[in-house]
Formats: sequence, structure tokens, C-alpha cells
Amino acid sequence: MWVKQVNFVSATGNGTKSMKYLGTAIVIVALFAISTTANATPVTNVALNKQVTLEGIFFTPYTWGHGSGSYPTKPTTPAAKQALADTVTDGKFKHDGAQWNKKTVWWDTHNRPPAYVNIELGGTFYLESFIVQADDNDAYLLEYWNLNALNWATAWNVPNVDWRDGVNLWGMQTRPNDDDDDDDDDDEHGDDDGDARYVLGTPIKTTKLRLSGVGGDKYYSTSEIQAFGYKAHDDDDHESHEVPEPSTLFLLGTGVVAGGLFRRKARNS
Ligand SMILES: [Ca+2]
Ligand SMILES: [Ca+2]
Ligand SMILES: [Ca+2]
Repeated sequence: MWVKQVNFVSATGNGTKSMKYLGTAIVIVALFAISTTANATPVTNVALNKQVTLEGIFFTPYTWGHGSGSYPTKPTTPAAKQALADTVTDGKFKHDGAQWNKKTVWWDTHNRPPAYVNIELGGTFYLESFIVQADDNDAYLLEYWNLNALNWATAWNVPNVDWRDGVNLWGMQTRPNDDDDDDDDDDEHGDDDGDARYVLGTPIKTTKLRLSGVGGDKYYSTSEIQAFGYKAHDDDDHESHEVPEPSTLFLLGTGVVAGGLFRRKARNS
């Protein structure tokens, strides 16, 4: 929003006294397009290059694989582990059907507690749609931090796509569909235009997301999580208090102007 300062000058010309009392009225004009109309704000992947942390046991056991040349990726240092974690928000998709545990963030929850791929958005955002690339034969739960209830809540039940449209899919698969997959088989690019998203009925407001596996064969992996939205206008306040609605500010501004005009009229009469 912008704030316009309006100085009221006495119409009589010798109104030093009037001006002294009238002072300055501040008119607050809210740009409704920014504050209340979501569609007017550019929507981008606000998870892009944001911080990813892995909570739980990842990258083990490392013997699972398809044989020679397709051994699973098993990072041996914290830096290597973090580098793999960072691929979840690097904006790049694997090719359709890429091996689930090669150059991906992968985990196994057999006889283990759940593990979480956490994404810190670095601010407060409204999120309206998502894309997730993950192993085909499991469902996943994408959750967001509910700023009012202070707990995790469901953003998207990412479906199991072991089979889709009568086809037995394999390996890394993008949900809701594969429009964004990397076509070059080099696992590094993808088209990244985000043209096939899971769209929420109502945007959610949050600061962080997390992904976990549910059902399936408990061998989980993800290679890309994208969250489309825009920064909350009251981001600086976080959840400490609510900012008045623009309509309220407009009424307050109108009141200041009306009060100033009334006093001026009384003084001049
Ligand atoms: Ca990626
Ligand atoms: Ca399958
Ligand atoms: Ca699986």
C-alpha cells in the first residue's frame, strides 16, 4: 500500500490559526489489488532454493539397487548429504522413471519411525499449488505449518502412481502429472515451467513444509518439491498480530479527512 499525505490549506488565505489547528491529515489509501486480490500478485515457486533439512534416517541401507552401474547414492559426509537434500528445491526434475534411490533424497522406514524432508520458506507465504516428484509406488503426505493452530496440517495427499492410466510406472514420477519431467534423460534439467500443479481450493498461509512417505513399499524418495504462492503482506509481523484489513484502514483515513474538514468549517464560520 502507499500512504499519501494531504496538507489542508485554509481557503481564506489568512488561516494561520486554522492551519495550526487543522494540521495535517493523513489519508491512507490501500491498493486493494495487492492486499485483497490474490490473482493480481505474481505466483512463483517460493520453495525454490530454500533450505532443506532431513529429519530421521536417510540413505540407508545402501545395498538396495538394480545391480552393476545402478548402485544407490549413499553420501558419506554431512556436506554430501546436504548437497543431495538441496536437490529437492533446486528447481530441477529427474527424467520420467529415474531410479528411485540414485542421486535422490531416499529413505527406508521399515521398522523405523517416519522421516521428514523439511523445507524452510524463509518468510510467511500464501501457497496455492504444488508439484512433487517422488518414487512412483508410494503415497506421500505434504504438510504445512499451521500458524494459528501451531501444528502440522495436510497441504496435499500426494497420490501413489504405481499405475497410472493403465500403465505400470517406474521410479521417479511427478505429481499431479509428468509435464515437468526432464526429457533429456540427464536428470538435471526438466522443463521447470510448473504448468501442471495440484491447486488448493483456498491458499494456505505458512512458513514451512514437510514431506513424509505413507503406505506403499516404505522405500521412499523425492527429487523435487515446488510450492507456488506469494509473500504474505504482513510477513514482517509473522504471526504475532493481525494487520487491519485495507477496508478498515480506508475507513480510518476517511474519518481523519472528515474530521479535518469538519473542524475547518467550524473554525471558518
Ligand atoms: Ca530437484
Ligand atoms: Ca509402478
Ligand atoms: Ca517406493
